[in-house]
Amino acid sequence: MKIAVMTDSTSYIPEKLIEHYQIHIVPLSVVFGDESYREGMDITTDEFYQKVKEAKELPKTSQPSIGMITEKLTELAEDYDAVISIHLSSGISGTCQAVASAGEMVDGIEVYPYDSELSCMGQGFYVLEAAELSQTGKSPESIIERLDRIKQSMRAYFMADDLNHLQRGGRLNGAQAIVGSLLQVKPVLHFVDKQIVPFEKIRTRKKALNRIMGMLEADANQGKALKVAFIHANNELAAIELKDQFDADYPNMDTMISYFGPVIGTHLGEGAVGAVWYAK
Ligand code: MYR
Repeated sequence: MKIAVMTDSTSYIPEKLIEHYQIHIVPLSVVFGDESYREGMDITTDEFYQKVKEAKELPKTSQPSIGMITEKLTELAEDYDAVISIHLSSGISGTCQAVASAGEMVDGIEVYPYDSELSCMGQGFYVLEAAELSQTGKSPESIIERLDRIKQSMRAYFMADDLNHLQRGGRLNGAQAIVGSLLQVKPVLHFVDKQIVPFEKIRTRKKALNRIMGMLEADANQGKALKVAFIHANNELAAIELKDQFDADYPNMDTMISYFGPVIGTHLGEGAVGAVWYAK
């Protein structure tokens, strides 16, 4: 059985790995006024952060259209029997649901939509695992079982310099009063039941980053081999500092730098930083 692996653009997987594993991508878009840009196709991450600085209005985002997804699936049906399609959390975007609906409309290929329940390189880690396994002759069901096992150890914590972006886009959950009081501070955020909620109210950026690192180190101290991504929104230096700090203490862990691209950057704002990890 020939299995394709598809994801959406918010997995922000390094280009080299996308090519190496022949991963198929459906793009989400950022919209400035009347102009829509498919991320990774019509706009790069650098161009996006520059454009935000110059734009009069803040951008919005949109999921891929069903038409775009059915087109992609029809293309894949020519070469593959099945596709595992891994997406950003269904609690923050309708993309995964759109892929499920499109899958019902396309003949000749079995579509397995998979909700990563987070986004960015955490989603990317699922994609890379699925891509490796798809080359070893495993069935779609057994690949999905492996993804479900990974989910048990997957952690994602992040902080935004300005929570107003998340609040404005309607992607910050939690009791309204708590959210209101959070806008002045730098809370650590995470996903619960597919949605973004405050994890802990923290006053300063430095303390929030220390808290995230503390949780990562606690997991690393359990002795399991972790795969870790340090993620930044146009602030690579901050991510490099965290990575260097962690690598110095845990030289045998598998770490990388990743980024919040245009769509996620729209909702987190420039300067956001986070870390995702799971036990290999
Ligand atoms: C859409 O318009 O469908 C896309 C909405 C994307 C919302 C993004 C909210 C922020 C996600 C942060 C993920 C951090 C993972 C480490």
